[in-house]
Parts: sequence; structure tokens; C-alpha cells
Amino acid sequence: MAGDGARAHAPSDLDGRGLRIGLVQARWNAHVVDRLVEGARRGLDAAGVARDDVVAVSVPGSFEIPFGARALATSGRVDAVICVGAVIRGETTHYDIVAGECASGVQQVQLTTGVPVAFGVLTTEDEAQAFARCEGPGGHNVGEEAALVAVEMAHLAQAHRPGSEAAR
Ligand code: DLZ
Repeated sequence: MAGDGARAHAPSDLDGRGLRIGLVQARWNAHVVDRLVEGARRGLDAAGVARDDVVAVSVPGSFEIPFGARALATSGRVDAVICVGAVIRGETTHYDIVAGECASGVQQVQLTTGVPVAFGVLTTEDEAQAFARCEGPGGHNVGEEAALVAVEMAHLAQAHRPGSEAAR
């Protein structure tokens, strides 16, 4: 299991003001996912993203997350998308399919649309592992981390957009 030292800490000067962020939330394992959403919103608040600039949608399960992410990414309404969901092996007979399709679908969406998509989807052996990754303020919360990733990558995408200073 990855310790704290293995996590990619976000730059301390992340500034999300003016960014529009999509949030895709799966309804399966809502007791876990709701905590990831809280974490994601905490991260966005901390980065200065305005609450009105967050476009949230829910989808039935993690298998549908890539479709939700693509809908937002191609809408022209967001600079980046955060996905949150929880696939728990103990409760999911086709865990590998749901988790694998979700992850590769999300990657495909960001690479084909050019809109960054942060992967805040838990894939764990059991519920205890899931709860350890969606803690409250000050604790480890993958949703919060994904929010900061979305802000960082939105800036990267903007900086390298054709016609931008860095793209010349
Ligand atoms: C069907 C299913 C199962 C068994 N387990 C999970 C899960 O642990 N986490 C999750 O997000 N979704 C699960 N799903 C639902 C699928 O993601 C999907 O919604 C259905 O297969 C319908 O396409």
C-alpha cells in the first residue's frame, strides 16, 4: 500500500480562481462516494474555485463514469473534470471489469478530448480500505487529491493550448 510519501503533493500555489470544473459522481457505494465528493469540494474551495463554477453530474455506477466525463469534457463548459467513485472487490463479482473499464475509459476521455480528467475512483479490496482513502479534513481523501490534480492539469492544458505563450 502506498504511504504518504508516495503521493504527488500539489504545488502550494495552486490557483483555481476562474476555472470551471466538472464533477462526475457514481451512485454505487454512496456511503464512500459522498465522502469523496466532500473531499473534492474541499479541495476546490481551498484552490479558490468558485462554487458556481462547478458543474456536477451523477451516474449510476463507476462503469458509467467515462461517459459522464466525456459529456462534460465535450460540453465546452469545463476546463477539467474530476471523477469520483468506489469499486470494492468484496462486493463486486466483476470488480476487474468495472474498475478496469472505468480507469481506461477515463484515460481515453482525457487523451481524446484534451480536457484533463482526474481519477478519484477508489478500487479497493474491502470497505475498510475504501474508508481509509476518503477521510475528513486533514486526512487522506482521494477526492480532495483529485480536485487539486484537476486544477493543476487545467492550468497545464491552458498553458499549452495552441496560440498560448508556451505553445509558441
Ligand atoms: C454492478 C456493479 C457492481 C457489482 N459493483 C459496483 C461497484 O462496486 N462500484 C460501482 O461504482 N459500480 C458497481 N456496479 C455498477 C456498474 O458500475 C454499472 O453501473 C452497472 O454495471 C450498469 O452498467
